[in-house]
Amino acid sequence: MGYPRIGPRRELKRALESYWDGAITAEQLHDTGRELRKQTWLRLAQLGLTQLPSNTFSYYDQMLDTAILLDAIPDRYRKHHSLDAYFAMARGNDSVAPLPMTKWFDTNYHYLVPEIGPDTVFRLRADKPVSEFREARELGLITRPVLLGPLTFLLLSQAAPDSPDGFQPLDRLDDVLVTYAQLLARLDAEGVPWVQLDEPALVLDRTEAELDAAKRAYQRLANLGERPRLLLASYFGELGDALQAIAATGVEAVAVDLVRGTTDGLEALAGKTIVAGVVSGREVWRTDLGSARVTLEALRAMASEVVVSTSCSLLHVPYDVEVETELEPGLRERLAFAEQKVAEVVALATGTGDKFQTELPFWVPEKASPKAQRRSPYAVRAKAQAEYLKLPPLPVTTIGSFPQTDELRATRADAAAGRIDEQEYERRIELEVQRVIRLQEELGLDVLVHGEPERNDMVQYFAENLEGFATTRFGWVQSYGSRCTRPPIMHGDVKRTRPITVAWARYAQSLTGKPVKGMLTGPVTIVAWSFKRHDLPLAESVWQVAQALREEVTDLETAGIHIIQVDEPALREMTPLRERDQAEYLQWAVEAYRHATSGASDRTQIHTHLCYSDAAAAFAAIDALDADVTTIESARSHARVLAEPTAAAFSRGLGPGVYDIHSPRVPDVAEVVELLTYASKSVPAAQLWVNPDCGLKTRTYPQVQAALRNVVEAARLMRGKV
Ligand code: THG
Ligand code: ZN
Repeated sequence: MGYPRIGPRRELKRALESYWDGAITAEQLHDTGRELRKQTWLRLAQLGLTQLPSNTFSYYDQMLDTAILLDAIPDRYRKHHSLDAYFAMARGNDSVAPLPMTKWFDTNYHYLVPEIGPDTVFRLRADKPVSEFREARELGLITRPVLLGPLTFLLLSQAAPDSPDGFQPLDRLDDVLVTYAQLLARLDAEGVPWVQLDEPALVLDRTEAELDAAKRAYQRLANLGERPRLLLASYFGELGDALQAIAATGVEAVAVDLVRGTTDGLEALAGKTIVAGVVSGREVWRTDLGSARVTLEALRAMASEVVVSTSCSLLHVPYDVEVETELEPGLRERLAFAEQKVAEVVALATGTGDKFQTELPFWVPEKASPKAQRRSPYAVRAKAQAEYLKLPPLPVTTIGSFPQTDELRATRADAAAGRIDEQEYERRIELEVQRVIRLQEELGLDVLVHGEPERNDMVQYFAENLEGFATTRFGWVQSYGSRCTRPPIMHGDVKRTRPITVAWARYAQSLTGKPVKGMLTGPVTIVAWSFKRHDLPLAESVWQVAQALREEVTDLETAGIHIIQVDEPALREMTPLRERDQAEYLQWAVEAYRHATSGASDRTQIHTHLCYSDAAAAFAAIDALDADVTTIESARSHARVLAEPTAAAFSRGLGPGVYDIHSPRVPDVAEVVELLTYASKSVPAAQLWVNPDCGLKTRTYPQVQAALRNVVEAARLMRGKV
C-alpha cells in the first residue's frame, strides 16, 4: 500500500536539509529522490512482491503533493518558483507562513492542510504519478500509482480564509473529479494497469451526504471510458456504512484493513478483488501467519480474487529490523519492520513460510485503585500557587526544549559511542543548561526551563530510562517533512527503577532565583508515540506509565521544583477514530493523567502542553485533566481555537501559542501583541500565559533569541494595557 520514503539511513532527510541550507542544488536533491525510489522498487521486487506501489515517494508530504498535482495552490505562494513554492507551502519562508500541519488520522505522521475555496481552479499541473511510473518502467518494473482519493483530499482540506459561511471543500467534489478523470486518462494512455486511490477518510464516521458523495464520485470515475483499473484503498479501520456505498460502484478492487477490522459484511464486495490488509502497517510484531491464512481463506469465498497486502502504507514503521543487533535477546525475532512485513505478505500469498505464534499469554493487571484527585480544587490551588510563586501577570515561559545544536548531537553521539566518559558528558550538558538559563534570564522570561539538552526526544528519553521499553538504533519513522522519530517498542511491564529527570531539574534551579519548570512527558503521549503491546489493553500500558510518572512528580517536588509540566500533546491524536469508542478512551486517558499528576501538593503548579488541539472538544478534555496551566498550539490556526464557546468557560491558566515554532520565521512584536489582544478577549488577563506554541528544539539559537525577545517585549506592552 505504500513504503517508507525517508531512506534506510535517512538519506532524504539529509538531502532535504542540505538543500534548504543551500549546500546542495535542486538537481542533487532530485538525484537522491530518484535513487531512493529506485532502491525501494528494486528491493520490493527482490523480496518477491508482485504488485509494486509508485507515487508513494514525496519530498515532504502526500497531501501537499496532491494539492500541487491539482494546482490547488493559494495565490500567496504562486510568486515562487515551483520547488520553492512547494517548500514555502510546507515550511514558510521570510515572507509567507506555511500551510497548517496536522495529524494524519491516529498516526504520528503529519500532513499539510490544503486550502480550498469556492474559486480554486483545479487543473492537472504536475505529472508526478506519471513520471514515477515511467521511472520504474525504465527499471523493467510495472507499478501501481498511488493517489490520494478525491474524498479524502477534500475532507481533510480546509476552507480558504475568504470562503463564504457554510462553504466546505467537499462542495468542490464535482470539479475535482474532472481533474482526477484527466489524470486517469493520462495514466491509462501511459499503459498503467491499476491505480490505487487512498480513501482512509471513509473509515471515520461519515454523514449520509458524505457517503452519497463517495458513491457518486466512484461511480463517476468507474464509468470513465479511459482509465486504469481502480483499487479503492481504505485503512486505519473498518469501512462500516461506507462499504455499501463503495460496493455499489464499479471500482474493480477494494483494500480493507483486516488488522483493525474483520471480514464481516465483505460479501458485499462479491465480484470485486479484495486487497486483504492482514499484515499490520502500524505495529511491529510479527504477523501470526496461521490466523492470517484463516482470514484469507474466508475471503476467498467472498471475492473474485484475493490479494495479500499490508493493512496500510508501511510509512509508519521503520525499514528493517535485521540491523537492530543491539535489541535484547529474543526480542528481534518477534519483530517485523517494513522489509519483514513485505516478506510476510509474500509468504502468505505464496503459501511459504512458517506459522508464527506471536500471541503472548494475556496479562491480567492488578486493579489499580484510582487516586486521581489533587488534594484541593483548582481555585484553592490557584491561590496557594499565586502566593508561593509570585509571578507577574501574563507570565512568559517556553514549552521546554531549546535548540538541539550540532554540538549537543555530537555530545550525545560521543557518549553513546564511549568516546567521552560520563563525567565529560555531564560537564558538557551542564554548560548547555547554564547557557539556556542565562539566556532566559537575559531575555526576561518568568518561568524558566533547563532546555532538555540531555534528551534526544521527549518520548525516546523516557523509554530509555524506564523498564519495559526497547529502543532502536536505526528505527526512524517520518513524522513530517525531514523530521523523524524512533518510536520505542513497549514489550513488557513498565517500571521506574530510579529518578529520571530530577538531577538536571535540580541543577537548573540551582542556577537561578526564578522558578524552573520540571519537564515530563505524559503517560498517554509516551504510549501514543511508541509501538504498543498487543497482549495488554492500551489503558493498562498507559496506567503503568502514569504510575512511573507519579513517582517522578513526587521526587521533583522533593528536589524543590514547584512548577511541573506534564505534556500530553498526543491526547487528542490517540482518540479512537469512531465516535462510539471515544468516551471510554477519554475517561481512562484523563484518569491516567490525573494519576500521574495528582500526587503534587496544592502549591505545586502543574502545567500541560497540547499540540494541534484544534477542536472544540479539546477544552472539555483539557478541563478534565485538572492541570493548573495549559499551553496549546494555536499560532498556525491564528488562535481560532479561542473563539470556541468552550474556551470562554475555561477557568484555568491558558497559554495560547503566540508564534509558530515549526517555521524558521521570527515573529515581530506587533503580531504577538495582536494575537495576545485577540486572546485577551476570550481569556481573562489573570489566566493568560505567553509562550511559543511548541518546544524550540527544531529552531536555531539566533531564531529563538530574536523570537523570544519580541515575545517578552509584547508581553510587557500587554501588561500595561490589560
Ligand atoms: N517526539 C515524538 N513524536 C512526536 C514529537 C516528538 N510527534 C509529534 C511531534 N513531536 C512531531 N514533531 C517532531 C519534531 C521534531 C522532530 C521529530 C518530530 C525531530 N527529530 C529529529 C530529526 O528528525 O532530526 C531526531 C530526534 C532524535 O534524535 O530522536 O527533530 O517530539 N516521539
Ligand atoms: Zn507542541
